[in-house]
Amino acid sequence: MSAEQPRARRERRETERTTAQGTHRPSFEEVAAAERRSRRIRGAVFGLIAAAVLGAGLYLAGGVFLGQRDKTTVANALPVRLSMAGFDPKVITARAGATVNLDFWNTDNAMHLDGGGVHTFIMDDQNIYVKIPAEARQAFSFIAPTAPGDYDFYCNTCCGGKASPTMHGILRVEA
Ligand SMILES: [Cu+2]
Repeated sequence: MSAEQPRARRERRETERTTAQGTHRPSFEEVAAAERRSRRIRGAVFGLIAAAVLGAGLYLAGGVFLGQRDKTTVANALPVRLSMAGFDPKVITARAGATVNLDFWNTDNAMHLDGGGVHTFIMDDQNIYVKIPAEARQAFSFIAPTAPGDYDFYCNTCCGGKASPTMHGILRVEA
């Protein structure tokens, strides 16, 4: 490698650059037109993004406003709302050995990146595993344990699963 080589290359590049500038010097009109064009494109892109964000917001809110989440579809069932915020209510009380009628209501939609909006109601010691799809309403009945006490239930399809305290609740069995 000689010291001449890099210098030669640099000189050649400089010559090329000068030539390129010489052959095309954009006129004021051309520059102005290009600026107008890019401004129009930027405006259109901004409009599209704004519309997309607004649409996504309306879609997400739709599950809450249009979903009639306070209406129970099952007689004598306790509506239990499931969302990324957890179970609502978090504590469900039941008589020992009695039938527990729940009306699950998943207010999250499938656009959630965390588990696709699916939530579950799991009680390991009772062999209960209920999967509630996004924006779905689903009734579920089971027999409460005969021994009074607090029994844990949780969701394992979002928020880090069982390890996360967000989606845990208590089935409080009273004598
Ligand atoms: Cu969940």
